[in-house]
Amino acid sequence: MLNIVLFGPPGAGKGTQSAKLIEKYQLVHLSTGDLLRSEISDGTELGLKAKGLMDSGILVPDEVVIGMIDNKLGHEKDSKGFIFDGFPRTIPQAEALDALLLQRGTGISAMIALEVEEHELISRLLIRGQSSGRPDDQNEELIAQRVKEYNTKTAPVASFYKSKNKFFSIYGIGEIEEIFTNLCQIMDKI
Ligand code: B4P
Repeated sequence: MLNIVLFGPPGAGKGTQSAKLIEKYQLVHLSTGDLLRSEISDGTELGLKAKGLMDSGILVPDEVVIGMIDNKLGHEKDSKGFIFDGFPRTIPQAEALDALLLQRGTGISAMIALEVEEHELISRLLIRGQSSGRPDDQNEELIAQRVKEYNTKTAPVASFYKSKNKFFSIYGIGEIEEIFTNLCQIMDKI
């Protein structure tokens, strides 16, 4: 199986590039952000708990997102592999993902990081906020809070995969197609 973690700060282009990767490589897209937003729109108990945290730019507790991923993996037994988008975002999530994949006789093939400077992230997310209506894209303070969460809790996850020689990175500013071509070059040599 080809199991890829697409990594990067909020607004780096993970969701954008995942959509293109799943089409080309026939993989299943697992985005914890999308899964949480779907729980919120369905008005579930989990969604109600997650909403306040997400709207404030804070990460949702590890056990919540790990449970959601476990559940989704169980429903996709015939897939050729997965693109994990926005997960894992903490070291405990990375350890749990390894354990869940090991139970299924597989593992992470690679982490690919999209490197984007903070000023570009803020400008992209403010633009998205004008049309998406996402509460966490509405102002610079909230976006800065999300970037702070990323720098303190999520950035260390890169070292977890570096220590296993599974870390790759590309520059994430430029034309979407050009970034996709660079991503595919890595995908094709994994
Ligand atoms: P996510 O939904 O993962 O939010 P995101 O990081 O903002 O999305 P993404 O990074 O995929 O957006 P993209 O760059 O594609 O998470 C939201 C919240 O959910 C988190 O803050 C947290 O509270 C919670 N959560 C999710 N997963 C969690 C976990 N594992 N643990 C705990 N909590 C969790 O797009 C950004 C914009 O840039 C788009 O408008 C796009 O069009 C644009 N763009 C993309 N590429 C571009 C390019 N090359 N040039 C110009 N614009 C570009």
